[in-house]
Amino acid sequence: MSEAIKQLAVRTALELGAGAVRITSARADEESRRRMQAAFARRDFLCWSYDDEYARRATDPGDLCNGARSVVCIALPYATAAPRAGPLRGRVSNYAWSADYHRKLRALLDAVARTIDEAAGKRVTTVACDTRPLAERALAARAGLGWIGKHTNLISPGLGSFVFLGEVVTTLELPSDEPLAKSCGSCARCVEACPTQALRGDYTIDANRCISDLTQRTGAIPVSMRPLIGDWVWGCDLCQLVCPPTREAGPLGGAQWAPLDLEAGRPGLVELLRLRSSSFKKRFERTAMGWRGAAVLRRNAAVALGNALDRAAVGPLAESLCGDPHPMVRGHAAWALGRIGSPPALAALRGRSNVERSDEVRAEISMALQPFLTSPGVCSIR
Ligand code: B12
Ligand code: SF4
Ligand code: SF4
Repeated sequence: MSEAIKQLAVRTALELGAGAVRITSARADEESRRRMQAAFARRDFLCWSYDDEYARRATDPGDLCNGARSVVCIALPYATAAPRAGPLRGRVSNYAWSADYHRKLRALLDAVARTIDEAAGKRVTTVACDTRPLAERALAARAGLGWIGKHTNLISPGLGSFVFLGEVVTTLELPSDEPLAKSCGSCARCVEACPTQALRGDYTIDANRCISDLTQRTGAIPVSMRPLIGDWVWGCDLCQLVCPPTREAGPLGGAQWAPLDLEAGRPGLVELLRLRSSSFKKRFERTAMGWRGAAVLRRNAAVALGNALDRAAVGPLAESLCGDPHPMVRGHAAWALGRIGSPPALAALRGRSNVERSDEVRAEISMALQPFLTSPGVCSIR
């Protein structure tokens, strides 16, 4: 009976677009708990309120569902071809350029859960995907869905790492699959490709240095990290784009994961810098870029414009420095103007320094002007 329910669940998930499905026991996982606690003790995830208690809960599926015995782990491939780059355009990670994946994955998980419940004749399931305290990658690895790579993402054989993970936790005892005996071996391409050195090469990450984390946090981006962000305005895919099994798998995601339009995958940076809450809702509510608000995206656009080193961006950045309602955005616009340099950029910075009221922004303006001061009162243009 339990083998029949397992096959039914697997078939349902595959028919609905899953790339792979495996099952593991719902027992608590001591090794993952230790690894997570060690990561939190190293302070690798400062922007996330993770602690020992979170690690305990996340590695015990029984915490999500009383009496849990098995977890159905699902990988949903989403890679699609990237839209073409253009001047003054930013870059959005593949996972966020179509309609929000949470809804699509959730619909798939609900359908699998319904199938199991109907076969059992009662409610025996709970679903999880991304937002619940569950160590999804560790569970998926234990189920044999793939292995955790040095970029810390789960790599599924034949699918690569551009897969979302979701789980159906059940009180039924379903036959478990075995973990794979696989690792990255001597490969270190992701470690070498990471522009911020967030990856240590020992299967751990300093998430505080990860561009994905930097572009999603709500506070200021540390000055030393800004030049390393390049043109990314949401997330980052560099470590996965160079990953051999992911490259070999290719774009398996299909039309539903293609960018909604060019703007969704390669947004115009000047337009993004001018984004206000009303148009933000219209443009981004449907995507995974919609949860942090418009000011975070304007801040990211300012950083990417600074990194573009294109004088065409000076006018829009000066406008943002003088008129953006959010001090964080004005501060990052000041940084970008200083990075680009040029007489109009310096004039905008000096002009604003006389009237700016926010201490935070005034500090950014002074910092931006600093390299141009050769001696007190003398200014050199680079
Ligand atoms: C917080 C978070 C982030 C943070 C922190 C990232 C991180 N590496 O943890 C930030 C914002 C940086 C982020 C970025 C991304 N994320 Co994210 N994120 C999460 C979230 C919500 C929690 C992760 C977490 O708890 N981290 C804390 C660390 C300590 O735990 P962990 O990574 O889960 O597990 C570690 C331990 O379990 C340990 N471990 C345990 N057992 C074993 C055994 C062995 C042998 C080894 C080696 C290690 C090991 O190693 C694991 C990896 O370090 C999960 C959803 C979820 N609930 O799991 C999604 C999730 C991990 N993210 C996902 C995605 C898609 C991304 C991005 C690719 C998005 C993007 N393109 O920008 C990037 C990838 C960046 C990267 N290189 O990791 C997917 C990953 C899918 C996959 N194939 O692995 C998830 C699972 C969401 C989902 N449901 O699909 N994310
Ligand atoms: S997502 Fe980007 S910044 Fe983060 S670890 Fe991968 S390459 Fe580095
Ligand atoms: S690039 Fe190489 S080392 Fe990094 S995750 Fe992929 S296979 Fe592993």
